[in-house]
This record gives sequence, C-alpha cells and structure tokens, in this order.
Amino acid sequence: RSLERDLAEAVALGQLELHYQPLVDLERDRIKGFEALVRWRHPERGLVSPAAFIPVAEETGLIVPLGAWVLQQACRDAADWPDGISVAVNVSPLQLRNRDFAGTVLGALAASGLAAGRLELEITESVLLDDTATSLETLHQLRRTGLRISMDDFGTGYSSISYLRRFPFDKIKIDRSFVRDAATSPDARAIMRAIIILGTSLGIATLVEGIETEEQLAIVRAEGCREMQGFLFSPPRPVAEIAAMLAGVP
Ligand code: G
Ligand code: G
Ligand code: MN
Ligand code: NA
Repeated sequence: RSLERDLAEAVALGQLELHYQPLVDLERDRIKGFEALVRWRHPERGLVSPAAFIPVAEETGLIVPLGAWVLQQACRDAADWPDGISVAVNVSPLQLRNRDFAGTVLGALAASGLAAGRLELEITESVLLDDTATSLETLHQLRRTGLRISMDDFGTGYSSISYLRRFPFDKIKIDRSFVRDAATSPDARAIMRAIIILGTSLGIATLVEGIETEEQLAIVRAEGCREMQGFLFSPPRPVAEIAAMLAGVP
C-alpha cells in the first residue's frame, strides 16, 4: 500500500497525534505556549515525521481534512491548559486558500471553548506568494476575532520584508538556520539582530527557533529577542506530558 492511500484513512483511524513544543518567554523564563506538531502513528511504519507526510498531504489535498483535525485537536488540548497558555498551529497555504478555512478555525474554537486570543496560526511566507487577495482577506477576518498570526521560518523564502507591510503579523519566528550559524558567522548573527530590531520597531514580537545550546541562548538574549523555542528547553512532547510541564505555571 502507498503512503498516500494510508494517509487518506489516517484521520478516520485515529492514527494522528499531536506533540507539543514549548514557546518560552525569555524575560520571565517561563512557558508562554506550545506549538502543535503532528505525528502519524502508522501501524507498520511506526511514528512517521510530518516532514515525510505533510508534503504528500499537500500534493493530494488531504491537508485540508488533516489540517482541520489538527486545529480541532489542538484547540481541545489547549482548552485544558491554564488560561495564559496559548497554542500555535501550522497552516499550509492550501488550507488557507480553501474557502471554508475561516469556518473551520472558528468552529474549532467554538467546539473547544478555547478563547480566540489563545490561538496562534503559523503561516510561511509562501502563503502570501500567490492568491494573495483571498488568503489575506481570510487572515484579516480571522485576526479580527482575536487570534494571532505568526510568520514561520522567517528569512528562508523570498521578499520576506515586503510581506511585513502587506499583513499585520503578530509574531515573526526567525528560522533556526540563523541561530545555528550565529556563533560562527557574524553575518548570520547580524541578520538575526536586524530582524529582531525590525520586528521591535514594527511592534511585532520575535521568536528565535531552534535553540539547542546555552551559547545560542545567550546570543539570542543579548540580541534582545524575548521568545525562543528549541531542543535546549524541550523537544516536542506527547500531549500527556504537557500537564506536568505546566505544573507551577499559574
Ligand atoms: O516536528 P517536525 O520537525 O518533525 O516537523 C517537520 C515539519 O512539519 C515542520 O516544518 C512543521 O512546520 C511541519 N508540521 C508539523 N505539524 C504540522 C501541521 O499540523 N500542519 C502543517 N501544515 N505542517 C506541520
Ligand atoms: O517549520 P516549523 O518551524 O513549523 O517546524 C518546527 C520543527 O522544528 C519541528 O519539527 C521541530 O521538531 C523542529 N525543531 C524544534 N526545535 C528544534 C531545535 O532546537 N533544533 C532542530 N534542529 N529542530 C528543532
Ligand atoms: Mn512552525
Ligand atoms: Na519554523
């Protein structure tokens, strides 16, 4: 059987699960929220990475029902967490172009009882490459309900900076390649610094992704970034482990 045929049944068979990685507030040194990262528990192949099946889901259109499941499950999970803790969900361009997308998001919020202010949608700049009018209108409509929009993997695509003028992002997630190279490449560090300053000047929060070492954490702090995510703090963890991570968070 092909991965594609199996994937078509994965949602109905309950084979998808969400893992969560903390988004850490560097000023208060505590968890602000979690990014939902989907995994597929395949009966023969084991735990399949989204890097392997999200592209297949996008090519086949399965990303639309799969993405709806992710949104619903992430909102349900987050509704059990303390009020101040948000959840971030990755959204593919194809989902956003679907005319039912806003309804799917609002439906997931309503069904779970999660306040819109606790949901962040992560989009990549490729979302804004084509079909801009429809996708932008949907993003504006959703943002008016109180949820927040983050630009994911910032700095890896084209024309990133012009997009910051076309849509009022709430957060820029700086791609992990910058911090990976920051200790050895003054250029990578300078670009990371410039993005943080740019975000701060525009009133947009910045988060550096992919912090793996104390040295990288120190660099990110020194450059004035207030939020981070990475294996140093925690890899993505199964939902059952999240409550324990949150113990002590008011
Ligand atoms: O967790 P991991 O590093 O394996 O994720 C690999 C890629 O899969 C990342 O780029 C991540 O954004 C993407 N991804 C994970 N979960 C989802 C999801 O629910 N929807 C979409 N569209 N992408 C996801
Ligand atoms: O593309 P996106 O940023 O949504 O994907 C997040 C992915 O990055 C997840 O699949 C997660 O497993 C991965 N990731 C998170 N933290 C780190 C890290 O510190 N190092 C590396 N190499 N990958 C990370
Ligand atoms: Mn992401
Ligand atoms: Na990213």
